[in-house]
Amino acid sequence: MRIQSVTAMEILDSRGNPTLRVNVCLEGGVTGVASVPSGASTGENEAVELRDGDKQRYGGKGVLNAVANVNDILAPALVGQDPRQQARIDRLMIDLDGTPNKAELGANAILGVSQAVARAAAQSCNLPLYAYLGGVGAVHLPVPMINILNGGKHADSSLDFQEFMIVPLGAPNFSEALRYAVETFNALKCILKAQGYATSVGDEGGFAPQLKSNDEACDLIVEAISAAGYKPGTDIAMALDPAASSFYEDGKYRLTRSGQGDKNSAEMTALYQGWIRKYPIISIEDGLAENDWSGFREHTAALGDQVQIVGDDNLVTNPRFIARAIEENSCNAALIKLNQIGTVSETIAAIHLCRKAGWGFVISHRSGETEDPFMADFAVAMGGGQIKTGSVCRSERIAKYNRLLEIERELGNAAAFGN
Ligand code: 2PG
Ligand code: MG
Repeated sequence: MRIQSVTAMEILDSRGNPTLRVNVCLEGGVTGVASVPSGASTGENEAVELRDGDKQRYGGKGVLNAVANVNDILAPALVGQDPRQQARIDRLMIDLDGTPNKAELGANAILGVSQAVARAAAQSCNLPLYAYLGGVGAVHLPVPMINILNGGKHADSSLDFQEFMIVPLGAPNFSEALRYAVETFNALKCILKAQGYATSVGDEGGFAPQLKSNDEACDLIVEAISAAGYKPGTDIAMALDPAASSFYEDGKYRLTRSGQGDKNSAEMTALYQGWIRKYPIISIEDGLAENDWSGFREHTAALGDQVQIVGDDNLVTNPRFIARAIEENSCNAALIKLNQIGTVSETIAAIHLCRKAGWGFVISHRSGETEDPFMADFAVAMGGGQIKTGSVCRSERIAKYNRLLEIERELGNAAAFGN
């Protein structure tokens, strides 16, 4: 079955910003549909998200040019292609774009097509997406990192750090892990309420209260884990994404919101070291800024045998940066976001590189999401690992968890949890 048509339209993401939905139709009527997410705390070297810049529409955030690039440039080149040749199709789009960072046609345009092609191919093979992309070995459900307190660029809270997550690693399976998380989230809500804090949520569905410090956030989470009846560190651990690039200014880490003052790389690492001793933290993502490569080397040397050191803004799911970080021992795991690199097959290549180096990897959503659960299937296809897809509220986050529940049920006795 060959590709018969490729069409894109402008839709809205979870922040109400425009994004793309792409529909790939095969001869015989099979279709694949995919929508594209969008980040707020983006790495400098991410593939380019093409926005119209026309201030008369959506404050310049429209994506009609990217839509036109799909309809007028990519579609004619893809009609007649075999959708099962994912890598070839992705390469064709990369070549048509012709720039190293997809600046010409837009990574949002290219990724939408890449994902919709994968969906259509899976449909044409009568396979669920995870089985099509991952084969018969795709039976591992990922361990979720669930973001329950939002700060940084994702909320107007008093937290400098962007994400405070819980990791239900002691659960026997994915659905139980999710239940542990929901119960802890609800316990946290009660605790916040009782202390007079707001229980409104940020972009990723975590609470966004005006706490007194980043430390208080960790204290409250540990309290919530216990209040829900779980053992901190054994049943449920913690993970952080400070997204440190967002508070790095003039060579200093400025913890302005929490009033903790300015720090250099070594002082930040010392702060994390203190926290690792005090709290059940097992993973720190973007603990330093994306261009602080030397800081990251020392950071990983100091903390890397105690916790997972995840690179996001510095690695941008790009095999080139991941290879450098492997070489320099700058991290020991990578965050994986399909739209940072812009095609399904390049994302798979980035994961292969992590595996070869013995690194961990975390499949991740963006703070601006849609109801498309593509990444849930993708995580299972890639062998589980870990997944970061926000809190346990807001439907664009829940869509991914619900899809994982469905996959777990479909796999039945064959389903495994974690690595
Ligand atoms: C991150 C992501 C997702 P954003 O920093 O890891 O949580 O945020 O999509 O805003 O880059
Ligand atoms: Mg991050």
